[in-house]
Amino acid sequence: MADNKKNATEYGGDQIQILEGLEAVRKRPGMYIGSTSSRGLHHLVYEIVDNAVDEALAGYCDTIWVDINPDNSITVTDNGRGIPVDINHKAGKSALEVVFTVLHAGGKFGGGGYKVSGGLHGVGASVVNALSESLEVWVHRDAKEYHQKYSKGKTLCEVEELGATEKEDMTGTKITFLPDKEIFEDTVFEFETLQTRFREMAFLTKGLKISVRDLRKDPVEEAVYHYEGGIKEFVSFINVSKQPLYNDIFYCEGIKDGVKVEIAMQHNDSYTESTYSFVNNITTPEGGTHLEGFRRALTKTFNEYAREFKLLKESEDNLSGEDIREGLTAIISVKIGNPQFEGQTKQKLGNSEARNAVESVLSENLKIYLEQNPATAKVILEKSILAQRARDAARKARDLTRRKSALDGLSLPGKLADCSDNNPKNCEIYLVEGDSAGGSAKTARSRDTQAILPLRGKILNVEKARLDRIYANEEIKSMITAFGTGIHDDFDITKLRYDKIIIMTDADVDGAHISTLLLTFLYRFMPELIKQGHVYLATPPLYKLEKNKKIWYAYSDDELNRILVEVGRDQNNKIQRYKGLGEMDAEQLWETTMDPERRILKRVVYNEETAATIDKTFTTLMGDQVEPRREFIEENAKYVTNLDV
Ligand code: 28F
Repeated sequence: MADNKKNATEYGGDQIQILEGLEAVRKRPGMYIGSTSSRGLHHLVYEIVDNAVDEALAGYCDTIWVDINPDNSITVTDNGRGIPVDINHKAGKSALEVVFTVLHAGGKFGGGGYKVSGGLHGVGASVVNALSESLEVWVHRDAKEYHQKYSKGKTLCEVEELGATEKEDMTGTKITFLPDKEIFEDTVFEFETLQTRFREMAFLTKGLKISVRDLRKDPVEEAVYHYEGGIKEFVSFINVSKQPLYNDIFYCEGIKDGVKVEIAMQHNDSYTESTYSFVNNITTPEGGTHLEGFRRALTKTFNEYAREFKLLKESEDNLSGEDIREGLTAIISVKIGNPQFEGQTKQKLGNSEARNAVESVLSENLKIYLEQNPATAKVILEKSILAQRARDAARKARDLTRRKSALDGLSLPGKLADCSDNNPKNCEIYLVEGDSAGGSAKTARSRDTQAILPLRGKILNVEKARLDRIYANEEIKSMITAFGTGIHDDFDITKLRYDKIIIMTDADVDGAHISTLLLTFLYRFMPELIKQGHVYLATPPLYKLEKNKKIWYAYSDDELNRILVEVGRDQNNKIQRYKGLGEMDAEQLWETTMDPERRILKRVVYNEETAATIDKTFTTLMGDQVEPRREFIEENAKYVTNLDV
């Protein structure tokens, strides 16, 4: 309060309100940036970069530089017009200062207004300022350089003129900020998180160049993203390890009722759909009206074409949307002035004009495209017709199993060793590779809360099989019945029989591959289990070290070395390298991998903000190409966070 008063006497009455505005941000940061976790921390960078992207969308900037500095501060630079520095008469101070010290109406997370390209330029800068220990801005404009510095949202100096720019026509904005350690739980930026986000930004804004550097590293790490093809290149990036069904990537764009629409898509020979929708460059994991418009146009246009060119007989049913979208990778990007978000997490677009705009832009362009590319239309429709037949077969098989289980009561798989506790909250299920390890696990387990499901041999790769084959697969059927949730449209998380689903495989490359196959199944068929944090990886030890009748277990090479330093590298040290779970007896398995008091579990995390990139990662590691897969297995740990240690 004392600080507020001082400023108030210096700058007049208006300032009090301004300071209160930014105080509100510091009091409830979550309202403005979602959270104060690592995710919220990274949002600070997105807010600043968004303003530079707005300047690019307005047509004045073509390059943005983002640096993580050695002290973990961030510098963002653009070559736009530079934020205006002239006096804003209403506020009685420079426009630049207003941008950084006045809280603009509403925020992404606070409801109310929303950032709009070309409209509310600069929204978010004051929020970042309020949550930064220090923030400095340099503006190049009218052949001069200007500067101002702030701390926790308060000005430390007036806007000052530093002199002439090197070149007369040099313009742009540069911001350096250091997040406030009093606000954020963690103030270390992750280079990979920023790379993923800005790669996506570059895909969504064709022609824009974004350079990201990590200056903490020696040598400095740098990535430059620049896609003249925009979302068309996004589709080919996601499809990189898939086999496309036809060569070109469909693309169309248009503006209707003030909604700017862009769509890119291509089918591949897989059976999974990868459609990602965005509103004003922000992902909409729950879809909404734009996605509805997309689906309507796709279903209608393909069915009309199939009828007109007699690819569907009169006696045959229309193709369903799902059939047409089998193996489809698509990006839908809309820009809209006043987006309305609905649903529990406010991530679902509600504007009805977006439905109409996407539907009409896509229908018009797709109809023409199909007429001009009959060979492509034919392969897509042939695949859709096969999908329709497989779906019919799968439905029949499912109805049969449903009726059966209704008769049998709930028939759990025979090889499941279930636990006795009836409260799912206390229960966990281990998915164990192989019968022998399954046997040890059954002996080792705590019978009241731990269930064991041994899985035999290679797990089916669900990316490479149609629904009928997937539903016929024994291992998959037993997982579905054991979990109790059902699948697809029938999925109901409240029926989940275990709080933790724990994948336990050998600590070698084959084990990693089996984990990945299981994760792919869960990711494609029961993503809610991952999203809600129910899926874990067990961590068996890599080494056992014996000395003087004492035993140590090491879970990594580093840990083994640490233990060796501690106990001394003597001749009589006995080091055993575990190659598989089968080499441990039941007691060892319990001590090292299953005892809740001692084990290491890694929780599998799902980041909705980067879902499209994760999708590509999954396909890469399930694909036939060996190199990308090896890379994943080595980087596996990045998709996982430690939970119980
Ligand atoms: C490093 C992050 O924030 N870039 C920005 C501009 C340009 C204008 C602007 C921004 C005008 C009065 C609000 C310039 N010339 N990069 C950035 N570049 N904001 S933020 O205007 C802000 C409004 O108050 C700009 C003419 N019009 C707009």
